[in-house]
Amino acid sequence: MLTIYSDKHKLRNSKTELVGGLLVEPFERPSRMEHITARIKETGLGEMIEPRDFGMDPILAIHDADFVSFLSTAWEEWKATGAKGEAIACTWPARRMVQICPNDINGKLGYYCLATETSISEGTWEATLASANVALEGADRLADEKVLFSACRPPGHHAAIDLYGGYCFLNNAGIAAQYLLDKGTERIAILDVDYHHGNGTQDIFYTRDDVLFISLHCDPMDEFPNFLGYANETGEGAGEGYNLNFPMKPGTKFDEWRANLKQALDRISDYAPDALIVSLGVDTFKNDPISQFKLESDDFTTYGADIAKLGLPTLFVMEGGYDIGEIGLNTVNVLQGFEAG
Ligand code: Q9C
Ligand code: ZN
Repeated sequence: MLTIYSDKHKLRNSKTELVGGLLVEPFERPSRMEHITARIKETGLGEMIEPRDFGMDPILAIHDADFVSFLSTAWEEWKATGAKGEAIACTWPARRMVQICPNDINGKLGYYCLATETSISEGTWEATLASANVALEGADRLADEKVLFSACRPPGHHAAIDLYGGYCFLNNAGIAAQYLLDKGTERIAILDVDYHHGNGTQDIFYTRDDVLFISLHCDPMDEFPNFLGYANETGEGAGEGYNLNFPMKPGTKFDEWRANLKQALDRISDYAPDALIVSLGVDTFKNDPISQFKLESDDFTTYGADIAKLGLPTLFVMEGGYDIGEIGLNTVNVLQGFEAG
């Protein structure tokens, strides 16, 4: 299996994440990707290639232009204030306040941010652009390959049209899906197996029937992102019936998770898409430091094979997974499981 990878992910190297009232080293750190690429080499999964630069058009096909412009200059604007730390949002257009984007960088951060744990740091934008290109290169090559792995970092599935947070800035899977549609693909399914609900991807495609979005995740009643991902969110307008959420309780083990996956795969089969994009987060692992599901390393192999049974051209796009020691094993297990399945 071909992997798309860019060294530029290392430029996303934030020093601060707000956790438990403290600023700590972020869980979403460069060594995550280093362990994934090391495992790819160790197992001989296949070649790793750099992405081309696809320019801004495919990004602007998904994201609001003012939001993209904000992301591209936020760090410079923040530094210009003389702030000593990284850029963290701390004020929001909450209920009954005006939904406008102010000039003040603090106001801009709050306007575009959905979760304050995510700091904007030097190099974040360069890494984010490279990550989108990693997804796009994978999408572009899906015409020639049955399956590809876009080793995206930073991740994307929490980023919406004009929102960043949850370690995500641009929605890599969404950008890849739209690129394929714009190239003539008629229907895409996005299956999100990250532990957290893919709120950004859901929001982007919520009113559309050309992208079926299905997410398996921890119940937002008990887990981030808390404010989206409930079972009664089924799509709207033309998109009614094309959004499907499988929230599961903290402590969920593989048997139950796999039963939900089977339902998701059945729905994808019925939809008969031209291609499948998998938002691949391995933070469902039992030892993940921020998650509460109980999948074992072998379970990742098993479900990779389950997904392969669909027989669809498949692009895996990396999302979360924070057990640094096992992230390479668990990620490559899914990919190997798919190849064997
Ligand atoms: N106690 C991804 O996996 N922090 N993002 C949650 C809950 C944010 C995860 C804190 C988690 C974001 C791509
Ligand atoms: Zn996650």
